[in-house]
Amino acid sequence: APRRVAVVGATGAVGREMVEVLHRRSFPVSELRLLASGRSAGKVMETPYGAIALQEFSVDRVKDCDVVLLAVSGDFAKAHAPAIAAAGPLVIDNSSAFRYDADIPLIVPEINAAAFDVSNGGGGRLIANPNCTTAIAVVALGPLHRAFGLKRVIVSTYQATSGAGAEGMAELEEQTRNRLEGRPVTNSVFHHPIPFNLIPHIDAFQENGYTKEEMKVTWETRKILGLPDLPVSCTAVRIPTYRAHSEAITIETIEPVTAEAARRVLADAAGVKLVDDTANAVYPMPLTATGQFDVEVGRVRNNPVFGDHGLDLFVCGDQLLKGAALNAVQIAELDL
Ligand code: 11C
Repeated sequence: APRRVAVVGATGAVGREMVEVLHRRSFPVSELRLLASGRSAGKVMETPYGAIALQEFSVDRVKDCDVVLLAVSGDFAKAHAPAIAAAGPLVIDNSSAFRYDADIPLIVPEINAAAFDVSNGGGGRLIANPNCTTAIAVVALGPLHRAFGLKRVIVSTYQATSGAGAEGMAELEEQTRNRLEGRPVTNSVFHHPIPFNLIPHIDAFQENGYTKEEMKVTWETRKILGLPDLPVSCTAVRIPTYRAHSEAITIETIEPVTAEAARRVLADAAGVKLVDDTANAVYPMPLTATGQFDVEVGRVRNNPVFGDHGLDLFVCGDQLLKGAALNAVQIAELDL
């Protein structure tokens, strides 16, 4: 039966994309409610479903929905998600608030759809949507783990400004224009100017020297793959691109691996588009990954550091799609 769907945080980069993705995937929507802060209430948003007036969020305004997609801050999610879920709707939270709770599933449907358990969450139904960098990485890591077994993972990321929301993308544009036209560049979203630069600092530094973003990749990869002790080291870097995250990934495997065998596995993997024709300069790039549901995977090669148990690859995925809105809608599809 068609579902009553609410998107909370509908005016943000992820919220807008959720509305687009529901439509692109023909999710059976009988009614779409768009919730936002009081500031936006009453404004009308153009959507593929027609013009819809934004309502100020309250639990009462969404509790009779079938599906509630949250594109809000962690604090907001903490304050409201349990109450919404307890009232009945399936709640899919894009924030990090619940990702590390043992009894809350953290799901990338291509990899661990089995974790979707409608009885979780103290009578409600609350599912966490992973960090964008992690979601994109595990689409490639999951099938490689099934085929060869993962022993260690090392990731270096090249993350788009959309990870910091619509404001991040706006800062990239504005600063680039100012820079090229000789005006002073002031940054507010990022710690340093982003045009013609890269910044190895995403989210807050932790006591161990890693950033929170980097640790999210470790914690969430382990949880999604069901490998609680997997050694994962990530260096996360912000770069001046719009909305597709790129990642150079090195793995050591338990079974021997060849680039050719890995390519065969990846070519058949759900959610992966193998883009690996170096003779013709074809490999994953943010420009080509943008707007696509699939994660591009290429540059697959043996890594001599780990001998015949080592593999290098490069992945690019749309941060707002597989990294956020698409994955959330795919989780909702598990309940159809
Ligand atoms: C970034 N990955 O690129 C972050 C944004 O855990 O959902 C998403 C943070 C998260 O800045």
